[in-house]
Amino acid sequence: MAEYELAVRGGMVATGFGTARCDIGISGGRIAALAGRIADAAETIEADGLLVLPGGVDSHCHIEEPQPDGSVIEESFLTASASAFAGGTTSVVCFVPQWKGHGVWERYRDHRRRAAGGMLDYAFHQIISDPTDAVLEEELPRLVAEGVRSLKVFLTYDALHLTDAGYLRVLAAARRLGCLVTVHCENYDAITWRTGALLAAGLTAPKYHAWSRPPVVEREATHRAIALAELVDQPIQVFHVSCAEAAEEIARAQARGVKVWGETCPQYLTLTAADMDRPGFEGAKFMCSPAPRDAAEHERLWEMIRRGVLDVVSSDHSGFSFEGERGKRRHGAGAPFRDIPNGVPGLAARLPLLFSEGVAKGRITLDEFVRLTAWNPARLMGLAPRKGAIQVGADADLVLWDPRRRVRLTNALMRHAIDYTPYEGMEVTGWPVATLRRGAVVMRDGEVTAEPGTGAFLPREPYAFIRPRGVLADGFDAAPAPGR
Ligand code: DUC
Ligand code: ZN
Ligand code: ZN
Repeated sequence: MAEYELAVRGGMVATGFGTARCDIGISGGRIAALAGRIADAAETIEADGLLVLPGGVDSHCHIEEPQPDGSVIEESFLTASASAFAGGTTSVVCFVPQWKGHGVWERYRDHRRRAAGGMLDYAFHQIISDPTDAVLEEELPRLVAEGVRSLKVFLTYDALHLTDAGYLRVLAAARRLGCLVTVHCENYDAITWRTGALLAAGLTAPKYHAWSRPPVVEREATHRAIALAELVDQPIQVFHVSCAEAAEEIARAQARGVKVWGETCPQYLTLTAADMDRPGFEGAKFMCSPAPRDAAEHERLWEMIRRGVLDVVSSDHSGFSFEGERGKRRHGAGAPFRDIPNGVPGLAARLPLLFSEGVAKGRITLDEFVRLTAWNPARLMGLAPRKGAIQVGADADLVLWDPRRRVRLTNALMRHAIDYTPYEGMEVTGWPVATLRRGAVVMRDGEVTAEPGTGAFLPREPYAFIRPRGVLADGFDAAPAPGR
């Protein structure tokens, strides 16, 4: 019997902490050896001339998510899996919804059933939009026992936003339970007020979406989210940072030692508000929240990435097609921006865009790319080193990456269920030629070969990286965490 079930041979292995030419021996779905030469393997994959990267970890994806109106986001776990594998991503953290007046346990069970149909490995963030005693004290501990260790809260959106009082309750519950809190930072009242004024003035086209939520709205909410988290001494991650002035709030808090991390997304590094002003209703294809800004802002965000202020790049993949009854045009081609679903698809485009705009254009190093797309999200979400790492014992989630291949992005290449990509026609340098999930080839040259139902749930144990600091105003702990 061969020593290893599979060997990946001759590639430049990029771990996020250095690059070396070596072979990878794989057995039982895990990395069993890293060595100069592995000869004794039942199967081999030759990776000469290619980079070997850890499979991408996308810690912010909306997949098959039920909506408050009873519909379900178009991207299923099956189609999302194909899209992720096509783009070099092997694990996701996606969202279980909660709506006001409802609990979370049944939704969690429902989402587990849905996700079991896919091929990707997955963990869940639990959205909390109604933090009642029953939810925080009875249901949430059950979810945590199942391995759900991150919560998502919104400071905007009619159906989802929390007041400061509600947000404080969630922070305190997360501290007691040992969860990370992720936050959508935009000021609900400011957006509602400005939206009303814009619509009253007849300014309804997609481009006014950006006008309804300028950077100051994001900066204020980011500041408040951090200040309240600091008060409770609860670690948070600020999601989808779109502008430097919000990132500056994170940087200032990090400099004080506060445990706050920042995420951005490819749309904030490549799309602009001008895209929402394309002719007809085309601008709707680029609408997401926060709104894309401009080219100067892209460069400021790259600087924040290089400084380590923003250390995760996720897709915020949101599956709304342009056409169809669940799509961007569901309320007609003249619908006011307020009624157009927010979000852009980006699961497959994330790694190619970040590699091309980042590594190929010299804005970031290969190590930084790997950390931004795999190691940092895995570590922050309590998935490392099983995920996001190339080391002995880690799951053999690998991407064979051609750093020179030039590809013009098309919707067909995205392999998702959505009828468009906002990146149509963009040329990228660098492309995944094969993806392995737990040692099995699941994509080669764009062809996805995994079987439905083979994705695994990733339960998360308590992890030290998100442990509260123990720094409390007046030394009084209003939300004691066990074991502290
Ligand atoms: N913004 C979000 O907060 N979620 C989904 C899509 C979007 O644009
Ligand atoms: Zn959000
Ligand atoms: Zn989102």
